[in-house]
This record gives sequence, C-alpha cells and structure tokens, in this order.
Amino acid sequence: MNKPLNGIKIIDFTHVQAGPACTQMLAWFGADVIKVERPGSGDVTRSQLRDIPNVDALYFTMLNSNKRSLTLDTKTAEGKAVLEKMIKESDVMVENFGPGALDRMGFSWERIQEINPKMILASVKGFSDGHEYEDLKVYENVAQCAGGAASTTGWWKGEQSGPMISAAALGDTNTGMHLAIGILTAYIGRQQTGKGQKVAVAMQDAVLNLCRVKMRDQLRLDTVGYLEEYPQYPHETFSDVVPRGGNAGGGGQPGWILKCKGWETDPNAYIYFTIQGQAWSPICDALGKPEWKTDPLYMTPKARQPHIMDIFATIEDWLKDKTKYEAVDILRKFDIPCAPVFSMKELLHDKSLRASGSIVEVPHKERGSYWTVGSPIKFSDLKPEITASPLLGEHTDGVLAELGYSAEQIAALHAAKAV
Ligand code: CAO
Repeated sequence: MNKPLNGIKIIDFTHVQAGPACTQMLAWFGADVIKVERPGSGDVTRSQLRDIPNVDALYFTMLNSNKRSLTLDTKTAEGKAVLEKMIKESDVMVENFGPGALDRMGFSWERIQEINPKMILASVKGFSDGHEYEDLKVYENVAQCAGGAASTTGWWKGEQSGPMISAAALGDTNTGMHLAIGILTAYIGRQQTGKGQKVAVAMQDAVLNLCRVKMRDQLRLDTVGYLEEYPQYPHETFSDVVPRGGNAGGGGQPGWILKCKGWETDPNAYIYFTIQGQAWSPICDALGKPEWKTDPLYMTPKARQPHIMDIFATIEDWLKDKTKYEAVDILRKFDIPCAPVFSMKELLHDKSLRASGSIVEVPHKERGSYWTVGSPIKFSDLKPEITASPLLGEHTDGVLAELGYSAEQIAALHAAKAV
C-alpha cells in the first residue's frame, strides 16, 4: 500500500506527549521517523507509570509506534557531529524541549539553516515566541489553564465549583496535531520555494484554538451581558467573564448529561441528551409528551430555556427504567443527537472501534503485545498499519550505518558514550 509520506525523513527530538503524538501520526502515514534519545534513559515516559517492571511503559508505547530509536548524547562533540549529519540528510526536525534548550545545545534555527536550508524545524513550546511567559516550561494542565479551557470548564457553584481540567489532552496531543498540520504545510511550501522554515505551535495557542467558542461567548457577553444557552440564564446573574457551564451544550443546542438506569452503582450509566431545535417534535414523540408540541411554554427554544433544567428532569424520569444503551436505541429511531457515556473499558473492548482500526493490538518485543489507539483519520487508499514502539536505541547502529558511518566509527561512538 502506498504511504503518502514515504520518503520524508524526520528527526524526532521529542519527548513526553505533545511532540511524540505529532511524529507518531506522521510515521503512521509513511514518514521515516527517527527518535533521538539520550543514551541510558531515553524519553522519560519509557519509565513513567510502568505496569510491567523493566519494560517500556504504555505511556511510551502508545505515543511512539512506527518509529525507530537512535540514542545520541547531543551534548558531546561526537554526538553533535552525528546530529549535524542527520540534519543535512533529513527534511524535518521536530522538538519540544524546554525554552532555549536547542540553542544551548548549539542548534539554533540560524545554525540549522546554515547546515540545511531546506530543513523544516517544528517546535512545541508552552507559550509563543515573544510572549511574556515564553521562558516557562509547560505541561498539559498548565496549558489548559493558560489557554482558557480550565476557566470555562466545570461547575460554577456548589462544592465542586472552580476551574476544572479536562481529561482530554488539549494541551499535549492537541498541540501535536496542530504541529503536524504546520509541518505538512511547510513541506508543501518547500516544494514551491525550495526553502525550509520554522514552524512553531504554542500549547496555549492550541488550547485557545479549541476554546474559540468560549471566546465567542466572551464577545457576546461583552455586548449583551448574558448568555442564554448557559444554565445561569435567566435565573442567575452573569459577571463580566464567561462562566463555567457544567454540562451545558456549547452551541445553540441545549444539552445535559442525564442519569439512566443503574447510575447509583455504575459511574457511567448516563447519556448526553441534546435538544436540537428541529428535533423538538420527535423528542416529544419519543418521550411520550405530544402535548409539549403545541404548549406555548415548550414550543420554541426561547420558551423552553427558562425551565430547561425541569425539562431535563422530566427526560431523566423517562430514562430511569432504561439502560444507556436502551435509551439511545429508542432515541436514535427519532433522529435525536445523543450518545451513551462510554467508559475507557467499554471503548477498549468496542467491536466497532476495533474493526475500524481506532483501537488496535500491536505486537511488541518485550511486552508481548499492547493495545493502543490507532489512527482517527481514515483514508480510502491508506490503512495505517500500527507497528511497535522501538526499544531504546534499537536502531542506533542501523541508522548510523545509513548515515555512512563504518563499523569502526560506530564502535568508536559507542566507546565515547556518544550513542
Ligand atoms: N542528549 C543530551 N542532552 C539532551 C538530550 C540528548 N539526547 N535530549 C535532551 N537533552 C537535554 C536538553 O538539551 C536540556 O538541556 P539543558 O536544559 O541543560 O540545556 C535537558 O535535556 C532538559 O530538557 P527539557 O528542558 O526539555 O526537559 P525537562 O524535563 O526539564 O522539561 C518539559 C520537560 C516538557 C516541561 C519541557 O521540555 C517543556 O516545557 N517543553 C515544551 C513544552 C512541551 O512540549 N510540553 C509538553 C510536554 S508533554 O506534557
């Protein structure tokens, strides 16, 4: 099968999650991704949260499939020489070191351009160049706070109120996906100009990009002073900042997470129920409430909003003798947008996800095999084949040989502890 990114050589100088997620995806689609890791320890995620002693942790295996691993100490003169050779022969270098680390290593953007003017340098940082916080190191949850996700997620009153972190990797993997788009854009640009360029994505910016509807809400709030789709409307007061809206729908469709049969013991016995405007009539039919169709208190979204939580309570009453699956099976017949709240266990064992390649089992030299999340992007002419993450330094000698190093030179690099 033709893999469209075949032939693109990527130096993968990434670690933890944001960078590795980006290069993993490019590897799935055919790029030759060589992960450069510090000898002895490698990417910190190899040993973080291990489930099996002395074996690469799932944190690493699930973010580094389809890559090769080269160990290289880029702080030694010999290691720097190898990296320089790699830069000459590669198309892209991806890194997500702390601010200034690449410069301190001696590979500033200016230097990289001198070595290879066609090189694309792709970087993830917490904040963008020139930002007042540009010197900060950043992890996932820090980015969620800096990008507007935390201030707009969670409960606005009660014991659980306060900014809330999402379990989804809005700061890490999301930033990596933005970077992948940037890299491919720069690569196409290079085909037109013959020149490489620097591509940078700040985690704060990538989170903000996903929170743009909350920025929309800030602008609306500034103009009208209230947000009619938020649960605070119309009975509570709004301040001058976008409030947290609990489980309210973020668009024009009111929605909420509702309890189903068994919620008392099953933490995920819930569905998300959306009251889409045009679906109101089918919703009334599904719930056995045909009278709501003509009742002026229920007929329009505007009329419903002041007592929307009472409507959800009525729907919850209808749900109390139905499992989340039974409820969705009824509602889908009425074309009502809804879904069960799936646990990770359910997703891991989901037949449809396994059939589509969204969940895949990958053989691994030391683990036996591991389950991982496959490509969420589906193509008609490409079915990404997910292969195991590399062992630390598994491909060191092979990569050095490809770079033109002789067996004696490779032995000397090992002796100097540069690889
Ligand atoms: N050989 C020799 N040195 C190496 C090396 C190698 N192969 N790989 C890395 N290093 C060195 C770096 O050069 C750096 O050295 P100096 O600081 O002395 O110049 C050092 O390792 C530490 O790098 P770091 O700052 O990236 O690592 P950290 O663990 O202190 O910080 C993180 C981690 C993630 C907070 C930081 O890298 C960061 O802010 N990255 C940008 C934002 C980002 O991607 N965050 C998401 C991570 S996923 O949650």
